[in-house]
Amino acid sequence: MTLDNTAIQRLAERVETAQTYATPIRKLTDDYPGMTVADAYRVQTALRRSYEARGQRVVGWKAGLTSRPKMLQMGVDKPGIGFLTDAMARPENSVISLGDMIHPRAECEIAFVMGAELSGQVSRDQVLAATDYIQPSVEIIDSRFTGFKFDLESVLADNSSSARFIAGGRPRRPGSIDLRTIGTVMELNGEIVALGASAEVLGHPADAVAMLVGVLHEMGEVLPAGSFVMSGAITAAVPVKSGDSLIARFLDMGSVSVRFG
Ligand code: 0L1
Repeated sequence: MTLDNTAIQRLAERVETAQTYATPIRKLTDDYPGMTVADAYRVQTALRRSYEARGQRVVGWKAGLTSRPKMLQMGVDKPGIGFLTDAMARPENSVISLGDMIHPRAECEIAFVMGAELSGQVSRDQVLAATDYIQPSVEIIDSRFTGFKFDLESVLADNSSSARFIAGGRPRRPGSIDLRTIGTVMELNGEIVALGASAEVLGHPADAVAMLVGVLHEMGEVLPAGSFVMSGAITAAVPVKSGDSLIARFLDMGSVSVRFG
């Protein structure tokens, strides 16, 4: 850690303003070149506390940067994580306003709804045993950095680009489906724009959840029972704009539909 508490607070305010008013900012390391990953998570925690102080409720977490190419590109060996609040949740089949986002992009993901708390270093089997059900979901990410130019520290401080999330389709018990081979197809305005299989997520999405619990542990946090966890993108992140209509289809798990306004 290199930054003092005043700098952490200042950076959290900078990120919160960018998120709230959809005003792009320069990457944080331009002004704080010595910033570390630990500092970035301190900024993220300060951001979370500020949203909580404003009445938002943390309902879960997301794993990001979970595909091998993205990890290589960012030089990481574990996912970046971000928190999810009730204010980011949107219902299936709703119209999601993009006016308050900068570079919105959609990703197909498997969400885990936890039946029991997890903490510390956990295995894939422990994640599956603690999972109540899994569910198709779409994440809308939004980087707040000008020209989409960022580095790892800046992205983590920006809550791993969390913006909105939508759950839908047919929930399944984790033991009832092979979590590595769930094929997904994303259609935008009737055209297939992205596809993939769930093994894109670190080989098995439950491994991403296990790693997320490990990162939470390093932050002194646990994953509470009842948490909604987005395990990472199966497909590429596809830019969306006002007027678009998106359907994310998941093999044997139904689909999630949203429109953008
Ligand atoms: O969900 C994620 O993979 C996090 C992405 C962070 C970088 C981006 O905004 O593309």
